[in-house]
Amino acid sequence: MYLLQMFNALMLGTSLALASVAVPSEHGPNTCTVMACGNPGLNGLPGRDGRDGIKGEKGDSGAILRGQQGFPGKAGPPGAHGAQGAQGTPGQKGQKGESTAVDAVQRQVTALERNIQTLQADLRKIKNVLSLQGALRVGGKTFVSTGWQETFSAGRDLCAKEGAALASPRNAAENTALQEIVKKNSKYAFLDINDIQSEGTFVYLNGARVSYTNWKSGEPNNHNNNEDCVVVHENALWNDLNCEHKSLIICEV
Ligand code: FUC
Ligand code: CA
Repeated sequence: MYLLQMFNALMLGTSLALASVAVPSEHGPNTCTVMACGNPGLNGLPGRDGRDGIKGEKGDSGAILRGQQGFPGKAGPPGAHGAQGAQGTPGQKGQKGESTAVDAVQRQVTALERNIQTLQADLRKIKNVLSLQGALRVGGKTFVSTGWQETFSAGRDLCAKEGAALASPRNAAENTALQEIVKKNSKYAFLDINDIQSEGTFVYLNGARVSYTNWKSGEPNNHNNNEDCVVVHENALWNDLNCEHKSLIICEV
């Protein structure tokens, strides 16, 4: 806009200048000759300023001329290390997991219960089959005979090898069960009772003194001063006998 105004102003000035020169020559040929004219008069005073021109068109946006934005500057140096902030408050407790420790234990218990049921079923079958072989169950105890005779120590080892013990009746019912096995085999059987340690003091395998006995009258007599073991006869009565005397072996489990 500024350039256009300058241009208009220049053109106006030139026109005025030309007009002021042309006026004398316009009348010159009809009013005077070169010879008759005197020296040209002095130029008149400049005319008044013309009116303002019309408003110019809007110019181009300055933005076009403006340069593109530069790259961001480098990151400044880190600030000085201040004091450590206080520890934040703990977060909220998470949602319950799908598998907790309690669930795991519950599954193990269920699995164990199933195993126990299987074992109980197997044990029941085995006991039933053993009964076919003459085994007898009395209370929580089962008596099983090998069917043959051994010395006291051999018979004790035989039973122990299978995790059992020689029979040691603790009451009349158990003693009667042993009597049945003895009668069936027609052989008196060793009990796990002896007085090896102290003559006259009969004890169980664990060393405890006997709490139940069923001695035949006159027994124990320690015949020949050489009877430290005990056998049960077909009449259910007991007799002390030499430990090397082979007798029927009945184990209890
Ligand atoms: C009785 C018993 C003995 C032995 C003997 C043949 O004296 O007390 O233990 O059996 O008989
Ligand atoms: Ca005797």
